[in-house]
Amino acid sequence: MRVLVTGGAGFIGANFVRSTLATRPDVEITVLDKFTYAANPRTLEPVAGAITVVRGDIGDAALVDPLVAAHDLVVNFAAESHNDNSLTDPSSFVDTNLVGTYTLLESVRRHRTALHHISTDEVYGDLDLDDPERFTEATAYNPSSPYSATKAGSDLLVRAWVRSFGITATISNCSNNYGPYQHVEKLIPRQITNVLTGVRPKVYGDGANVRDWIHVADHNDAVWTIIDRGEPGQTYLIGADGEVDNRTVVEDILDLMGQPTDAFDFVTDRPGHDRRYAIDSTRLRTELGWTPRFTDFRSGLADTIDWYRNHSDWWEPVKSGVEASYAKTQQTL
Ligand code: NAD
Ligand code: TDX
Repeated sequence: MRVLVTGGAGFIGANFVRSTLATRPDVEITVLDKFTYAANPRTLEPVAGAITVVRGDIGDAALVDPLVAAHDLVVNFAAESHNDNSLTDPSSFVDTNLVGTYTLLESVRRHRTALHHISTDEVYGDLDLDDPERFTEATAYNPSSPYSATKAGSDLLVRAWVRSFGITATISNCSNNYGPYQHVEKLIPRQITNVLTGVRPKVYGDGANVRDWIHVADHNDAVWTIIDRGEPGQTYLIGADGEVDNRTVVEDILDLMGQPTDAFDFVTDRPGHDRRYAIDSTRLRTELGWTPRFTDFRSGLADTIDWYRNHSDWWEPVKSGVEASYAKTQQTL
């Protein structure tokens, strides 16, 4: 099977490439990635000999079309992925998440290549902290940020291309991922590397916002489950029952790293900050038989802390730039 992995140099895509190489010798991988600030060239270096890497934009139709034609399946991880960036400059989010997905879809339609589109639970908006409901495949789209609005739009484009043009596509909407190779702009790696560099962790607002954490390896296992056994045209939610509030995540990181659990600062809240995400993944579990393996969040967090501790060469070059940029918009409360 020839698989084109777009965004394969980013956090989740690179983990997907590495785990696929380790478990699926029948799969040939091409990575198409623009290598934006979010891609660390070192991530794929150890597996570079086993894959083909093409540097380019999913919105570049002349580049994309022959690549899509030469593959059996496209797995689309490529995206601008950070909510905070989408609030300072949304333009690249529109270009990549909307126009880029549209460009892929047109090639998929032309060449009848299958597509699995990677998306997020943020398309459903947020839930109150005490709401007994969780997101399901039937929940109405209600995105809050430029990031989540462009991801929602990309999902709707995929659905329209399925219905109108009969392309073979599936969509997955996953909750917050953690694990190795995640950019230090995101909550968990930011706070781990803050502690490692002697900076106090930063919690937005009151810290009560809840995210539904899943290990990146479980997300990628679920993606292969959907590719193998999912029904064409359908959407599957991916989640591992991992709801934790941000304050607790940061206290756990401090505790696991031998620091006092109150050694963090509350900073300016994110504008429009979604309160809570929660996924009901019953459909994926009952219809396709998927179950998560990393169900102990604290132990997954401890492994992730070890990974960042042992890979400072991977994150140190970008750490100070990320913190300098955050310092422009975030004040300690
Ligand atoms: P990331 O920012 O770490 O990686 C994105 C990758 O896409 C980078 O390698 C970047 O260079 C590449 N890219 C960006 N624009 C591109 C373009 N125009 N053409 C080609 N490549 C481009 O993101 P991630 O966290 O790995 O997320 C991957 C996907 O999973 C995204 O679609 C995201 O919406 C989705 N997702 C992420 C999470 C999460 O918790 N991180 C949860 C659910 C869904
Ligand atoms: O320093 C921080 N302090 C803080 O309190 C950062 C970076 C974040 N936060 C909060 C904001 C969120 O409530 O932590 C939570 C997680 O923040 P992010 O890591 O930025 O993730 P989030 O905005 O929830 O989105 C993530 O999950 C869904 C990914 O970045 C998206 O790509 C994915 O779609």
